[in-house]
Amino acid sequence: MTRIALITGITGQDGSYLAEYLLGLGYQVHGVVRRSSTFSTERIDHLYREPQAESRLRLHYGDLTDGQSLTNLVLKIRPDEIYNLGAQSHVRVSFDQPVYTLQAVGCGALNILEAARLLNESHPVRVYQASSSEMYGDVLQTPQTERTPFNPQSPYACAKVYAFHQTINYRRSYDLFASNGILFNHESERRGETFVTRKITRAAGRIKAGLQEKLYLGNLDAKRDWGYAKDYVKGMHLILQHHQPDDFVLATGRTASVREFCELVFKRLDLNYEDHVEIDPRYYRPAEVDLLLGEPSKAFEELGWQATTSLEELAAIMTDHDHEIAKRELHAANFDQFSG
Ligand code: NAP
Ligand code: G4F
Repeated sequence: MTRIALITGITGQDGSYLAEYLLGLGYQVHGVVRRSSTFSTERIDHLYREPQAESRLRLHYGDLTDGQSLTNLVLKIRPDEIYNLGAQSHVRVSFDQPVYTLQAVGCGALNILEAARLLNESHPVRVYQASSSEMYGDVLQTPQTERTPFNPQSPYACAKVYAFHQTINYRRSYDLFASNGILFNHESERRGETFVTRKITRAAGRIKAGLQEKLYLGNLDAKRDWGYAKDYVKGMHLILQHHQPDDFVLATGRTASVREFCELVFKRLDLNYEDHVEIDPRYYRPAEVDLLLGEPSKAFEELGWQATTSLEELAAIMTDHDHEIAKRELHAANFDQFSG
């Protein structure tokens, strides 16, 4: 029997890699897509060019804040696995849009759990909730494990804490297979361009190509446990294949500062980051998370999962990818000059 998965947030970084991975495993994949005035499917368009995958990928309009339509969709598709990856996922933006962030992240997760609870009455379903290391906030213990208490520092983190506890509540109250992946930062060449790693690799590529001179950043001293998104979606899948629902930290076990990431990226392009990076206080946050460092041994021991991409490899993948984009931008700009 073909397994059926439903992914919210399929147009995002993780959703696109997870869809790719599950299609490769033979799943039928359904994705929830928000209606927008322009196409938002750039990260998954290539999947439609693969004939085998096309027939097993279906997209549906929906929104995490619209519980009734989510329930209708879940009862119609009858998925075996639901991956709730949809979110207003930008921490800085959550300070500007705290209520919407709670609606999409907190109530959105509750809407998914309710839909799953109803389906579970007639068809067994497993739910993955995209929880976040951001929940540790002003950390009370280092490294952070599944037992470290949360101390959230942003509207986004507060909403994720709510979703985390509701996931456990539905597991205990309704015997629903509902699990949390507490994922530390994971990046890629598909990372949104306003997250710091991608902002750095995009700018460094453009600086190398002569298309810009400066990169404006906020706090360079913040430390994160950065891994590669492709490794992490495999962990999400393993979490739902476990013999029982549970909560797992996925991390690399190494932390580095934003400054160190800048150094790695600029050095790869034979540049010195200090010549180009300037501080703009507009990128500071009302409250900062200074240090995240995950302890992923439970995932290794119980799931056999571990991060396989080093920080140096991650920086190289992203830098080379974005340098190529910058070279194409330069080429297009030169072509315009000649043809104009
Ligand atoms: P992302 O690239 O920002 O993608 C977010 C996805 O959610 C997009 O597909 C977006 O759709 C969708 N979305 C936003 N609001 C929605 C709504 N109201 N209804 C339905 N869909 C909505 O995020 P990501 O990096 O892939 O992260 C995936 C999940 O993991 C998120 O829940 C995030 O909070 C969590 N997480 C991420 C990390 C990380 O380091 N990446 C770490 C821990 C946890 P549009 O394309 O239309 O905007
Ligand atoms: O790349 P960031 O925006 O990621 P952040 O805040 O850690 O959140 C990401 O990871 C979480 C997991 O822990 C996810 F749950 C969440 O959805 C998201 O994917 O910022 C990383 C650090 C911060 O300390 C920030 O203050 O970089 C610092 N930073 C310095 N200058 C900057 C900038 N961040 C951004 N976005 N832009 C800057 O110019």
